[in-house]
Amino acid sequence: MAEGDLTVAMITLNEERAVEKVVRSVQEVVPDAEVLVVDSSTDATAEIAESLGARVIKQFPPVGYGPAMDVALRSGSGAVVVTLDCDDTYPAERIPELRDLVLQQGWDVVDGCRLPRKPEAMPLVNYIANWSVAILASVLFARRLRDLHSGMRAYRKTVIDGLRYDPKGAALPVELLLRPLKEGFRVHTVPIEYRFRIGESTMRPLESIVWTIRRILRVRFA
Ligand SMILES: Nc1nc2c(ncn2[C@@H]2O[C@H](COP(=O)(O)OP(=O)(O)O)[C@@H](O)[C@H]2O)c(=O)[nH]1
Ligand SMILES: [Mg+2]
Repeated sequence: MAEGDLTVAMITLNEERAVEKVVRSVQEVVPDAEVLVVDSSTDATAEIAESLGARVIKQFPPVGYGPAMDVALRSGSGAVVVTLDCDDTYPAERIPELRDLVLQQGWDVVDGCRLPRKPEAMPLVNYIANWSVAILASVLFARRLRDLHSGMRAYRKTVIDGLRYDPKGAALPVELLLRPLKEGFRVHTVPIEYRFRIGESTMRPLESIVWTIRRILRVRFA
């Protein structure tokens, strides 16, 4: 399997403490993959990523997670796009497995599920919020869903190319999971570990919850 078929896409907002470790850990497991970074930082994240051979697209000033992820997903050259946060929370060593589930096993989206149980690295309140919205989505989509917000997924690029979603607003990963499900694409889940972050999270819990519920209802009923 040519690793040229793979784009590892990350978005970054001031991740200079983590970016070298994360990019290197990706390059170690998939040396021929395109590493794509959509960067909105004021620190040295972009320069560090570029010096390591990543392809950097600058989106500045920052316009939020969704628009950055939209550019990252749509700009990859690989037949499969694997996403990761650039904060060292996700296990880069699982990238080849996620890629192969798409390229060899025929899945369209593979979701890295952090939540078969509560990860130590996730605060209890976040876990309860995640669990609750996953129950809501499970009922509405008639399928047990456990992690709507994972930042580690593999997407078949042609699926992304044809997918209409709203990049504005928080909690875009919710829509990136539910819309392919609704449209009948083959969505698979694998459990992954979730580690403590390097640096501070940018996630705003209240905004995330509101947008999560809005996206669940929109995809299901609109
Ligand atoms: N380019 C860009 N990246 C962002 C923005 N907001 C967050 N990120 C990145 O998106 C990823 C996920 O954000 P993070 O703070 O880890 O959220 P959490 O995983 O929900 O705690 C990280 O790699 C961030 O650096 C933004 O406005 N623009
Ligand atoms: Mg994160």
